[in-house]
Amino acid sequence: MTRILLLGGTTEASALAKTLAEAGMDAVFSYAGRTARPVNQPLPTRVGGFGGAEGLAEFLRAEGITHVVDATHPFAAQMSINAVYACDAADVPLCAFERPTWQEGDGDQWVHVGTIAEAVNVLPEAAARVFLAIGKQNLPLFAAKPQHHYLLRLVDAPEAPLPLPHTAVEIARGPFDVAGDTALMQRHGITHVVAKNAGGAGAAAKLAAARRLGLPVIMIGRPQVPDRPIKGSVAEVMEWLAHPSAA
Ligand code: 3Y8
Ligand code: NAP
Repeated sequence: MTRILLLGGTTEASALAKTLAEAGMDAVFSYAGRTARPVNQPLPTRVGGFGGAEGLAEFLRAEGITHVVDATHPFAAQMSINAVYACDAADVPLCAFERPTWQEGDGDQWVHVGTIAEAVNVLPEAAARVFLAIGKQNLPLFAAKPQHHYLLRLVDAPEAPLPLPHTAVEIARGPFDVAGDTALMQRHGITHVVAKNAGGAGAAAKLAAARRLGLPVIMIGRPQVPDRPIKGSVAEVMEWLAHPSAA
């Protein structure tokens, strides 16, 4: 009997959850619990970590999970690493549901970096106005360059004081649109954009806005995760669920 664990937290995961629910399939949606009020899903939902790869393997056995779909964000590397090890340990088929990386196009001025720390290094020394659209988990690194004015877009209002002296905070969940991001960046006189190469449509608006405004984008490449079968659409995942051995 098929019972699916869907590791969520992205637009793709929400789309797959809808299809699984409409198909009446037995599935559990999982959030990490990073945000105060995550979007409701049409599936039974659990929130919070599993307790590392071992905890996840134990969850798979205890819940009789027969398939795992990792539809987490490409920068949720630890979750993806844990899923590979846990599914191997519990002998449960795993696939990733992942969107392709964004590609630089005509008119784009991207500076490619490999890590968030490198993104800090390539920011200028002279005071700039930087749109940090990377959430709140990685802000402390930017305290190395306090001279800049940072526009922060966060899902929830910060509880603790921010680690940066000059900030403006925009509370928004996305998905975002080009007109909105263009107006936001003009309103704040942005000179640089920092983005993770998340891919997908939910966060792409700021790239089109930067192109329109002729602004440089510091583009952070994706972290490495171990190999596992990767599907690029809901239909491919549904096909895999029917024939998981055909990786
Ligand atoms: C908790 C679930 C859906 C999913 C929507 C997508 C689109 C909007 C774009 C910008 C970039 C950022 C951030 C972002 C996007 C979608 C998608 C996506 C980027 C929610 C969600 C959870 C999270 C966690 C949150 C992180 C943060 C990252 C904000 C829900 C809304 C910047 C990633 O405050 C925090 O601690 C936020 C933490 C991880 C990255 C970070 O390091 O801070 N996402 N985002 C999930 C969980 O608990 O398991 O609250 O409803 C989901 C979405 N975020 O159903 O339509 O699919 O990409 N999320 C990045 O790409 O850089 C915003 O502002 O332009
Ligand atoms: P991460 O660094 O890869 O994971 C850290 C720990 O959080 C994991 O080891 C696991 O805890 C727990 N975790 C992560 N995703 C989970 C999930 N879907 N269900 C249950 N536990 C989960 O993850 P992250 O980058 O903080 O991302 C957290 C969530 O936000 C994910 O759902 C991701 O899809 C979503 N998100 C992240 C980003 C981003 O930029 N990172 C962007 C958009 C959405 P245990 O080890 O205890 O099991």
